[in-house]
Amino acid sequence: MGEKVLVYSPISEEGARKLEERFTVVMATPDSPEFMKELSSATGLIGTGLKIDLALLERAPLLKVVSNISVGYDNFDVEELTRRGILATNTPDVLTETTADAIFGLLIATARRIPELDKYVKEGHWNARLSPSFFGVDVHGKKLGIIGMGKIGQAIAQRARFGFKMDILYHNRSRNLEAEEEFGATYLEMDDLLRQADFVCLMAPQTPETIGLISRREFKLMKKSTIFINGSRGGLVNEDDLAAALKEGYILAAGLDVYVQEPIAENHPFLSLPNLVTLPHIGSATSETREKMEKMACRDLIATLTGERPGALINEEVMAGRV
Ligand code: 8YV
Repeated sequence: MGEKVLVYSPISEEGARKLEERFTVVMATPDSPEFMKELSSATGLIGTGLKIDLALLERAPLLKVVSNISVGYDNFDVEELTRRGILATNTPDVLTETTADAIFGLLIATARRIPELDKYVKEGHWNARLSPSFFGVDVHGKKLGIIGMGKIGQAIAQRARFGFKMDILYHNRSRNLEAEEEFGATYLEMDDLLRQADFVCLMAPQTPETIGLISRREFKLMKKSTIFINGSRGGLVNEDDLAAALKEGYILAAGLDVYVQEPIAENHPFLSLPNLVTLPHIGSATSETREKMEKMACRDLIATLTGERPGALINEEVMAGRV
């Protein structure tokens, strides 16, 4: 029997065509009855956001590869995939600059209160001199603390250092000498970074070690004037503690692209906070970049199912075991 690829989130016509040239392709969203039915005979899975865990894998006995159209793969149980000899791929690099643009944009929007001011103009309130109560705070020349100095963290540091003359502080699992050399970034222990930074930007991946990394204690360590930005994953932050920190003024404001549960619930406490800027997880969401991510994910899926090595492999051990 030939390979069957189950596509569980929308992909472009071109991507679908490339897959269809080689395999039987079925499209079904995870909440549809077809999905579970097709899963039982699928050898390849491609899409974004779906939790690939033991329960799902138990229902996919023929699976050989899972291709994530995203760089973060916290939705994968990598250990279980590896144990079962299933290859896992993701889409690093192609989204780095786009995501850095979005997260730095979110930082500026939060500091300069751009969404509030946009609303102010459109609702017809600009009929007098702007009250100082709408003034924001400067970005340029301030101290930016980046937690998670990976590729996207570095691309943010580059914008901040050379575009905005900011001083870069960072915390990471290990020292990033390239960032130290290129941007004069200073490595600090977490608590020191939280105490010193004017902007704290969270860019670390979600792993068992980083879940709940920023909670009440960490918000209390920040300055009252700090602006907190999260461009990584919602699970790194205790959301109740963040809402309290914004309400009670432990910090000045926050900008978020990611949440514990996405989309967020209608009655989420974040929705009524004036000093919080929210985005709907759009870090990589430009037409150009999403196209590149999709192409990369399709290419790697095809490579894997035709016996070649995929470009962006998460579990090297599985490939090594095959040769
Ligand atoms: C999303 C991302 O996956 O790549 C990542 O890790 O967070 C994003 O690119 C994207 O929104 C697709 O859903």
